[in-house]
Parts: sequence; structure tokens; C-alpha cells
Amino acid sequence: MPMSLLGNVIAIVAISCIAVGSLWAIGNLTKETPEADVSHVEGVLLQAERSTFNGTNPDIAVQVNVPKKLVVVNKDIVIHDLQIKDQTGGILNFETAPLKTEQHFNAAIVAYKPGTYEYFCSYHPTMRGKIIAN
Ligand SMILES: [Cu+2]
Repeated sequence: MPMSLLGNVIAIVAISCIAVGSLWAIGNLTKETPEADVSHVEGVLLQAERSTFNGTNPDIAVQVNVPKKLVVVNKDIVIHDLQIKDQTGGILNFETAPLKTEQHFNAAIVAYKPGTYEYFCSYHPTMRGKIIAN
């Protein structure tokens, strides 16, 4: 095979691979994530939307040593998470995974001592609210 023809064949193969790769990438970008159904959630539902939780970052009341179910769902176009990072040992600390659009995370709030604690999104300083344990 003459060198110039071999070069053309390699170029065609390379271009084909790039074209297929691009189509695959576009397909992934446009693929729809199924909508998270949160209509039957028991306990507390915190829905991240327009960079707040439930529009108001609501206070959550819990009783000491009574676990309360918590579902965090991302209905926004950007990534959110939810964390409890308390230093006093008065509440169970946790963090959700980084949640993409329509992803959700099941957790429980467990307070060990009465007090006011904070939940927050590590990506957005305005997304923070209180957990009040009695
Ligand atoms: Cu956020």
C-alpha cells in the first residue's frame, strides 16, 4: 500500500472514531433523567430547587432520640448536597452524595441532645436551615 493511501486510511479511521465519539457524547447529554417521584415520602422532604431547600430552608423539629426520616431530592439544574456537621456530638452527622438533577438520598435525622443544629448544602452558602431538637 503506498504511504499516502495508508495516511488517508488512518485519517478516515480517526475521523470516524471522533464522529462516533461525539455522537455518543451528545446522546448522553440529551438523555433525560427520569423524574424522581417524591409524592409518597414519609417524614421530611427537602427539595433543592432554585438554590434553596423547599423555597424557605425550613426549620425541622425533631425529638431527642427519635429518628426522623429525611429524603433529600435535587429538582434543580445544578448539583446540591445536604450535610450535618456538628462538633458537639448532639446530632448524628452525615452528608449526602453530590446530587445531580432528579437524584435523591434517603437519610435519618437523629438528635442525641436537645439543641439547635444546622443543615446545609456545601455548594451554596444560602442553603442552610435549622434542626431544632427537643
Ligand atoms: Cu446547593
